[in-house]
Amino acid sequence: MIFDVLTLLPEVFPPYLDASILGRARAAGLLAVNVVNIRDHAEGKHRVCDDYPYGGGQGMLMKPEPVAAALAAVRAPGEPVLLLSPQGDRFDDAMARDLARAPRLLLLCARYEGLDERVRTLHVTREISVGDYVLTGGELAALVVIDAVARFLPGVLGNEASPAGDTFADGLLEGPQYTRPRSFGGLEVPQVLLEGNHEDIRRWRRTQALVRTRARRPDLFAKLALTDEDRALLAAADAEDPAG
Ligand code: 4GO
Repeated sequence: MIFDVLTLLPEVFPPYLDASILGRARAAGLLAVNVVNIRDHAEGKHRVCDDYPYGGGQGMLMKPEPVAAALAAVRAPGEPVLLLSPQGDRFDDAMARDLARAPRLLLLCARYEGLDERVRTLHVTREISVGDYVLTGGELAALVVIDAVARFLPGVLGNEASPAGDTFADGLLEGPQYTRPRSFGGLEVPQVLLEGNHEDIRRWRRTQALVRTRARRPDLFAKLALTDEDRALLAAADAEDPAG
């Protein structure tokens, strides 16, 4: 999969993209990230990319011409142009999975107070928001999208790990997890995890995920299609610890 990233801050991408899982996936050719400096497509000695807003107001906007020129130079035929914006469709696990099916995506990162509306109208095919807050630029949002989408590309997580058991994959939060040592800070690893009975462990994990999702994310819990076993596990957990 290819990501094209259009930005005025190209230097912020390599440190994250070179590290760890994404660095390995890129070295293995599973994904490529083509970071393009919009300023390289601006005209004039000073390659100016910002200008004052018509009608006045705070701050500057990105000039349309450099963005349009960068898009014309980079965009492949039919490639989606995704603008990172707090006004966009909310990014989530399902959207990440869906975007991972595309061969190539272009992520457009705005700076200053944002884009001239005509660039949106003419070129942006979808706006995506990573959450209800404002960032100084779209770059961190683009990295969030690249990271979450890359996890769904075959081979990126290796053979062992799979996004299938993650939080959100089945609409459930993951339950608690433990590694060594057995005793830490006066707290013990739950006995069931030490005993090696895989069916008991499966039931325990399922119970923990259900209880945790109900307590922390009632919105997700309400959407679950609970099985008879789920209801029984929850009833048993509630009988054991009525306080929750
Ligand atoms: C994206 C971009 C927030 C998001 C952004 C988000 N802030 N919630 N800031 O995904 C306009 C200029 C957009 C800076 C950009």
